[in-house]
Amino acid sequence: INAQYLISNDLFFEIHHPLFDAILLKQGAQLIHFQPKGGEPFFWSAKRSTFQKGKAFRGGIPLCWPWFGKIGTPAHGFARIVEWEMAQYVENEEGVQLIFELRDNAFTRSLWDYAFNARLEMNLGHDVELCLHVNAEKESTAALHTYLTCQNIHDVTVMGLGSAYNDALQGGVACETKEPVLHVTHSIDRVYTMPEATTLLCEKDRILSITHKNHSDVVVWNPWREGESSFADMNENDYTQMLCIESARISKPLACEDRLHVKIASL
Ligand code: TA6
Repeated sequence: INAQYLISNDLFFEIHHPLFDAILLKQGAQLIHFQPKGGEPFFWSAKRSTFQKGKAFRGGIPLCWPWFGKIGTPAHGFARIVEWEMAQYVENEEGVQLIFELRDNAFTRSLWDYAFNARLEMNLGHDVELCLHVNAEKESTAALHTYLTCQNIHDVTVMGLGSAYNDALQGGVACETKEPVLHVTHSIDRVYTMPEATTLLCEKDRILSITHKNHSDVVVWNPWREGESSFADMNENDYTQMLCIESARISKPLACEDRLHVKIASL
């Protein structure tokens, strides 16, 4: 491959492009860092996250597939803890396109006994686009579990979530809010089931837009002070600098042949 901007080692790929810098873990095809030149990083990583083979890394965009949550073992499926194969890398002045593939194997069969072929298409340039394509014997659930950075969670407002959500902190009970704007003031773990196509994370100096396609849900998560202490990889007050806004297919699972798409841009 003609790869002027790419550096790779056993564990990750680094891309230093005129428009951006990025780092991806080979495990999980996980984009853990993206920073437009002259701009702020898009993604957050837990301060004490260390890379361990076969363990989930808390940061960037972990792929939760073929199930979301704790309905199976490991939690959030296996896609984020196995190595994906890079099938394509194309770079030019406008950006970089990467395609990763994962097929069923003895390990995945031991956890989920179905044949599948999953493909993650990633376009990096001025912004970030990800599309997870699945072709599997069985329907599945998924989330692009995006950890976004913020300067201070207390000053963040989130728009475009819609009013209906299932509250994971109350055992998944269906709730309705009349507030068009979300201010996060405590621990939150919600699956919004009628979201708009674009979610906006607004701060004083920056707006991040998260545009979902072919999604049914948007998950919003922040463990807050009390929750972060239960995670060994999070430092005290890490929670003030992150918010997960996740494109997901939970209430409407992915069909055998399906896809889930997100575009993240700084406005
Ligand atoms: O997406 C929200 C969530 O499912 C939360 O319930 C929380 O546990 C989080 O994901 C992180 O999960 P993880 O397995 O990565 O620690």
